[in-house]
Amino acid sequence: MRIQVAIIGSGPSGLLLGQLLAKAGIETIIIERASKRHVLARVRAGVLEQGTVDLLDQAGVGGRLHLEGMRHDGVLLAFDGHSHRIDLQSLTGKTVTVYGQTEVTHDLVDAREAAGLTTIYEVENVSIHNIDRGSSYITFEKEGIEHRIDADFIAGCDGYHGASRSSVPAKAIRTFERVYPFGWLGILADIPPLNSELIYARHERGFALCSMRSATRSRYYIQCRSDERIEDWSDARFYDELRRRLPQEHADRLTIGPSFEKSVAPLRSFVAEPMRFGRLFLVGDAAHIVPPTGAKGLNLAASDVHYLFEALRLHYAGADDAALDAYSERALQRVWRAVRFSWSMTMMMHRFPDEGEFAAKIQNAELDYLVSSKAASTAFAENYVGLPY
Ligand code: RFL
Ligand code: PHB
Repeated sequence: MRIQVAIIGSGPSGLLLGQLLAKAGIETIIIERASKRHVLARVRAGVLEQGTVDLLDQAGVGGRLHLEGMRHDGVLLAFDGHSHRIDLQSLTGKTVTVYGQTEVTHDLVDAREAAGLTTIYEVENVSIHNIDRGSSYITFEKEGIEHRIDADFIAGCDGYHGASRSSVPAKAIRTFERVYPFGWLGILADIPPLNSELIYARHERGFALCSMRSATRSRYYIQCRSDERIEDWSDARFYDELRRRLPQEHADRLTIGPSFEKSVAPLRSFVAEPMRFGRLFLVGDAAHIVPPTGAKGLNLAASDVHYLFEALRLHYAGADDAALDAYSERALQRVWRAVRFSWSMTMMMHRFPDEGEFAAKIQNAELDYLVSSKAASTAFAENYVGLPY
């Protein structure tokens, strides 16, 4: 079989790229390692930048997002027993939308199915061939039978552990990495959110984040060891720890209820350069990972998709390939800015096990400066709502 663009991975990057290309009349196929059920059940991000919302609109999947998504004009930063509001709207003229990645994925899968586009789930042994030449193709197995798809271009949207990046010869790629010495333990529970806006809290016991999915569903995280065992964390222990890390005024208002999802996520920063190898383009988590502190992972996947989609659209419209040639450089410029922001927010808000009281004092001073200087608050807000594409 021959296709214009073969997409590996049906996470948000692959699905969004597929939808935009389909709307532009460009043929795609998606192959996915997991089952459809698994793809739809994944719980991850919650905060969308305006650019991501615009792109979802452009793909024709913004309907439910506009009905159910919650516009947030500000966020709270808590430290030293108090919380301080950063007014995103008045500082930048922009806001963010709280709408779960699970819902984004649902909307994209529904739209793909409604348009009759093909996704092949539960594929194995995906390999990429001839990326340097015009005759590139991928092979994979499905139920023990090998298949081959010839493609003009291959979009590697298969996440951090995917086949795309690892198929690139080691000498052609450079990677940059920082692994943080802790993780996040997160829960989802059908209880009203503690606050109408997100609270990011720094505390000597560790970081905590109060987020949400709706007016009746809360998403809470606490910093934990990266090898933390979920079995050791009853809901009661989780809520107890969360409460201790919040300023009293918020802790007193915490409603508790049984969680229905609990997981530990490690924290790392990672970038692979370049993001293009001949006919293969890396997109989203396949090329870069950020710690979730800045809420940037999904949003960076969306900006990569924007650059790649525009470049492919121009290619098939008969224009020259300048945009395809510039993809890696353009995407990486924005990636590194978000990597910097996510790293700095992580460094400012977490307890580092090997650092002493000096580091803690510096973190407090940094937060104190951030919330009391308009210039510093604006710089934070500009990054949080998302830098321009
Ligand atoms: P994904 O979502 O990992 O999707 C990759 C897909 O590829 C499939 N796959 C393969 N398919 C075929 N062949 C192979 N060999 C394959 N190997 C893998 C996988 O099954 C999967 O379906 O990557 P994508 O599409 O680039 O999307 C990236 C985002 O999912 C990720 O950046 C965000 O979830 C990060 N993130 C957040 N981002 C935000 O913008 N805002 C947030 O608030 C936010 N919070 C978070 C987060 C990530 C978290 N975790 C668990 C890492 C909170 C958490 C806790
Ligand atoms: C979430 O709601 O899952 C979430 C929100 C903000 C973050 C990370 C995760 O920075």
